[in-house]
Amino acid sequence: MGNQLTDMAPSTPFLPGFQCVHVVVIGLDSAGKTSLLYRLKLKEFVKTIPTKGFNTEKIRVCVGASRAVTFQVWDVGGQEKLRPLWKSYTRRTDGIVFVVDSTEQERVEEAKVELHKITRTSENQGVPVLVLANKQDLDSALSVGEVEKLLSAHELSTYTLHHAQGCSAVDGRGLQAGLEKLYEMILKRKKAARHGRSRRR
Ligand code: G3D
Ligand code: MG
Repeated sequence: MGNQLTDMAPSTPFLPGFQCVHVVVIGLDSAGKTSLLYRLKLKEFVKTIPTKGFNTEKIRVCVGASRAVTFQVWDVGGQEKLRPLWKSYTRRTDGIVFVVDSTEQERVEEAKVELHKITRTSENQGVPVLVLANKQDLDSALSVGEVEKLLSAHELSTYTLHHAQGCSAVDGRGLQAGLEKLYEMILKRKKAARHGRSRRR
């Protein structure tokens, strides 16, 4: 499903206000990023092919009682040779979604290294991170708490709001709750930045 081959970073300006947020989905290859994107977009589990460039979709999500927010979601290839490109996509993003395959304990250390590397780049300082512990539909999946611990999520910078959520692209569990939490963190950061600016005036 979907696979636009290019290393072009997003060039369109992000929509103003909080009605549309820009989110980048990263994580190791085969974690389930593309499956999650199309589960959100199409509300079904689709067969994917390895992502060589990126996929992007606009996804409307109801947050809270009645508010609908558009997430412009960028799903970027996770193979080792593509990871240096992540920085071009996360520059100026509102939020990062970091997807982990919860059934592959032996690769969580590799995921941890990538998570800490990308969140420490100067341009990503303070960008909220939603960790999705995917494939929770499988019996062999580590719990979200175990994934969070193995990733040493508590060692993310104190400026980086983060939250870990278990989910599954197969049945869609955890996605609504995860996106609501991500939106809440994005709002919190934007409000803090606005407050900081008005105090400096
Ligand atoms: P990626 O975009 O992170 O590289 P994909 O990962 O979305 O292409 O998914 C990689 C493989 O994991 C695919 O299987 C896909 O069907 C499977 N997958 C993704 N999410 C889930 C999930 O939540 N549960 C289960 N059980 N499988 C999932 P194949 O066999 O095509 O490699
Ligand atoms: Mg993919």
